[in-house]
Amino acid sequence: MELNKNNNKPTVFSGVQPSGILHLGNYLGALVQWVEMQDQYNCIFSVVDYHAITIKQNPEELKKRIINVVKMYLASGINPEKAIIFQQSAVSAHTELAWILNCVARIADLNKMTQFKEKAGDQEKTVSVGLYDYPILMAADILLYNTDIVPVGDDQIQHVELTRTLARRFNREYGQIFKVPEVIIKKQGARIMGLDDPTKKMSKSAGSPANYIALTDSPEVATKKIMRAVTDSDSEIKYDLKKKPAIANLMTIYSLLAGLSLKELEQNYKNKGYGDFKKGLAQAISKFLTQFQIKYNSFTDEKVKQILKHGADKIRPIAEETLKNVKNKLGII
Ligand code: ATP
Ligand code: LTN
Repeated sequence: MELNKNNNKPTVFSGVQPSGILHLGNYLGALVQWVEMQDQYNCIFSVVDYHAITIKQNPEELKKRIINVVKMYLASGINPEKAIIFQQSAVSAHTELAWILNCVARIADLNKMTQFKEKAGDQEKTVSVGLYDYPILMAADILLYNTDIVPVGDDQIQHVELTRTLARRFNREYGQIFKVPEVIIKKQGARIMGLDDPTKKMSKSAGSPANYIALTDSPEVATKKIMRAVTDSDSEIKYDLKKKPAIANLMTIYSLLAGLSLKELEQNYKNKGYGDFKKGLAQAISKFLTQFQIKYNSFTDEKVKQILKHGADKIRPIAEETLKNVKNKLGII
């Protein structure tokens, strides 16, 4: 990997939680842009396992998911020769810096976080403190590596905004240390919606598997999910996010996977109904999943463990240096 401070390339950091099977939303909203960035940037991609345990996980499942998320990164086209891939918990500076940032963040900062409100729902008093504190650990992930750019789906914008606030506040109160990162969101695909409810984002932790297409779904299962996906009341294939959110979402997925513009799709399905459109979309998804899964199944667990170890060994010194500088500023020496 090239993470070499002298190459003048900006640094990119992002991560996915091993909290479930990755879906098309994760792929189209996040992983696709990571792959595109590998050549121009120093990329660091983490499997953020400490974020996943903010909601109770089954330990045996979690072990497998950590490995499987890396296989998903590789199958998407992330190349460990170009980008660093590592497991968050393997670099202890993440949790150390998170504690320090806890002491810089205000309760009012966290009270604004909409994702916490959505995830906690009416269980606010009984969910873990970790779920509430989650954005602070994310800020630590990003700030440890002098990150320039954070490519994520649009649900994470507010967390990166908080990261910027904390970086500026620390720099102002204790002296310049942190780079203030920028968020990058894809123009198309930053928010893929649920197949069963186009008003909510596609999510790993959705109640029903009908909400998402998992990257491990067989083409048959994916086809069934598409044929059953919610549609809008008329039958025209037209992109109109406000009036026709369900078909707009399906068109976005189709456009990104088949490499066709929204206009081309409208043209191709002029005077045809949802049935034909869904068949075409199911074919595009099946083709993608088949190719993806061949790659996904070609990596062994051993290979993944080697990649993770190599990645963590490579970046640990950068994280430790940042942490040391931060502690110095605080008077903790
Ligand atoms: P969970 O539902 O368990 O919170 P998730 O499906 O939201 O999980 P994360 O691990 O939180 O997945 O997100 C990984 C990346 O995928 C993030 O950059 C996130 O913004 C992006 N992402 C998640 N869901 C979508 C979606 N529906 N559309 C586009 N991007 C998404
Ligand atoms: N909170 C993110 C995952 C995440 C992340 C990060 C993303 C944890 N640390 C640092 C970008 C940069 C999510 O997708 N739920």
